Amino acid sequence: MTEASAQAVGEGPVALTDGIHLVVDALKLNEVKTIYGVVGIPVTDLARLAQAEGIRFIGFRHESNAAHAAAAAGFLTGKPGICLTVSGPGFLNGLVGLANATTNCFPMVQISGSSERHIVDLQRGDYEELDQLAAAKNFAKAAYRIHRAEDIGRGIARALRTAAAGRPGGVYLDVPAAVLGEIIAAAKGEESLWQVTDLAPRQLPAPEAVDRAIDLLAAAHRPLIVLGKGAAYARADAQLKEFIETTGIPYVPMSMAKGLLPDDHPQSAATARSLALRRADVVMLVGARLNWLLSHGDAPTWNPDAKFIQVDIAAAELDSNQPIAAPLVGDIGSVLDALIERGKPGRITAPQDWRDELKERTDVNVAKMAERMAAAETAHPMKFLGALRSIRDVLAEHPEAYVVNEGANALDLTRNAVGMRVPRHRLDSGTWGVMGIGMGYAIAAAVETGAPVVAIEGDSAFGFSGMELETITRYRLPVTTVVLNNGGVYRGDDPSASSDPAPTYLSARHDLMIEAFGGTGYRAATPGETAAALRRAIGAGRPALVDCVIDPSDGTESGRIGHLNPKGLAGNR
Ligand code: ADP
Ligand code: TPW
Repeated sequence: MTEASAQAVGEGPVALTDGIHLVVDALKLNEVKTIYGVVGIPVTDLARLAQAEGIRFIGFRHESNAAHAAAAAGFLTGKPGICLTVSGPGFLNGLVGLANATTNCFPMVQISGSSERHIVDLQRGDYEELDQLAAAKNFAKAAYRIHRAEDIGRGIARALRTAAAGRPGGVYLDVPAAVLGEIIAAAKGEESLWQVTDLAPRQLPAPEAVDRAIDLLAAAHRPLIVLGKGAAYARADAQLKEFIETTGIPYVPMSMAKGLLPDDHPQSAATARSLALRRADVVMLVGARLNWLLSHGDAPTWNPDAKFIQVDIAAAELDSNQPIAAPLVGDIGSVLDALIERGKPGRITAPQDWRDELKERTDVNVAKMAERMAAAETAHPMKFLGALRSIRDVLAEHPEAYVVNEGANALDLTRNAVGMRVPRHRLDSGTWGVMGIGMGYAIAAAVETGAPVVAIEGDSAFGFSGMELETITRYRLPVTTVVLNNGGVYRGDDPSASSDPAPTYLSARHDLMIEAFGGTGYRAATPGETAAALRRAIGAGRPALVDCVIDPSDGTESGRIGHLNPKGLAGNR
């Protein structure tokens, strides 16, 4: 009812609201602080109003990057990150980020405007026509559509709850243009909103399940804990430290679990990983899946007689690859509380000979790595490890800095070379091994924390989101991008089979790119120049990019996962 019509029937003026206001009010009520997105029909006014109402709107150049940013915000804050997209192709661009968030178990909500239902559903050919709800269902933890302005509060509550509770993931929320424009009485609108209570309720394991796991660990000769990014997400840092240190069990961190305990912790078996996996007889997975990244738990990577304990919030994850002898379903904080409480002091103690075995291998491998890095120091042209040694040293001066990392060699080598000392400070290509997360994750880390961010990028990887350098400079974010530029996908010296460049060949001066947007570009050809540039860039706290000139012949095809390339006839050559 319009104000005019309300007056016409003699009821006096009725305060009105519309769908756009209700979306913003519902987000505010649920304490959403930031929206990452790209504007256009039908969501431009929504972004404007959100900004006017005190929600920060970070406008991107491409929705994929905005969605990756929202996902990273979800991981970093423990509350769903919000991404806003326009209908049709804008929605589809964002879907990559939503799917990646779901794969990584990060909570986020993609809110998208959509075109007129009565035209879309008869496929009459609307502006940006697409059945977005049907498309999103395949790629999200859940997908919902709001049909009436009075359901906006319910829709947003439902989306936030689903994204955060249980196994976190990406939720799609479709808001047609007609709903955004729908006018209803303000009082009715206000009554329809609610704040979600206890977004991700604790989930406690059963006592007998806890005792079963304790019995296994107590009888183990070579126990091992594997920490995954679910453990980082769970924010049970104190309990993890207590459990690991009181039991003495060695642990291996997956890449985004690095820093949960400092990487130089005496019980870290990260640098004796192959031996630890091959020899362990009882393995406790904490927020880590037995997927391809852990060779599905199979021999010969693993001891074929190993028994697995799995701590996970998603019961259906268990037994997905190997028999789980002791399932511990619950949130990691509650499970660890129960393990600490029910495991009597001294009941679980990792045998000293096992710890010594791993320590010996760790010492050997650390020495080998130091040798390789020292050798790279003087190599010219600069090698990955030469640059990374400098990056490692400068980052050691800034433990508060967030590290974003993607590429192939750039990913594998950085993961090993750059130690982390603080939880949840490393974000990378994750479960999919996806390229393109770099600038989105970096922007979210800077926006959500205000801390310095260093994105360590392969040159190919960087290109997927490189235009967001403009976003970084527009919002003056303290992000330094370091491009390990060896001139190609994997490497830059592949021969070409035609007059065109080889499929893997790339060529760019990324330092000049950021200058175009008003940031500071550095070019570094030696480890010394790399260190100096990075130190200055982090110190300045302004957008910067260091283009490291890396030997084009340094790097291997697909980094550490070259064996996943199909061989076919090439295998006989
Ligand atoms: P990584 O790649 O580091 O090995 P994964 O993404 O494979 O880690 O595994 C993360 C696991 O953590 C998922 O199976 C997810 O269900 C689980 N998880 C996420 N949050 C929690 C939590 N709060 N408590 C328990 N498990 C969780
Ligand atoms: C969305 C395939 C895996 S790694 C990579 C590509 C294109 C880039 C490797 O080169 P880079 O790093 O970044 O220069 P480096 O250090 O080895 O030289 N599209 C998507 N995701 C993936 N994983 C790819 C393509 C890929």
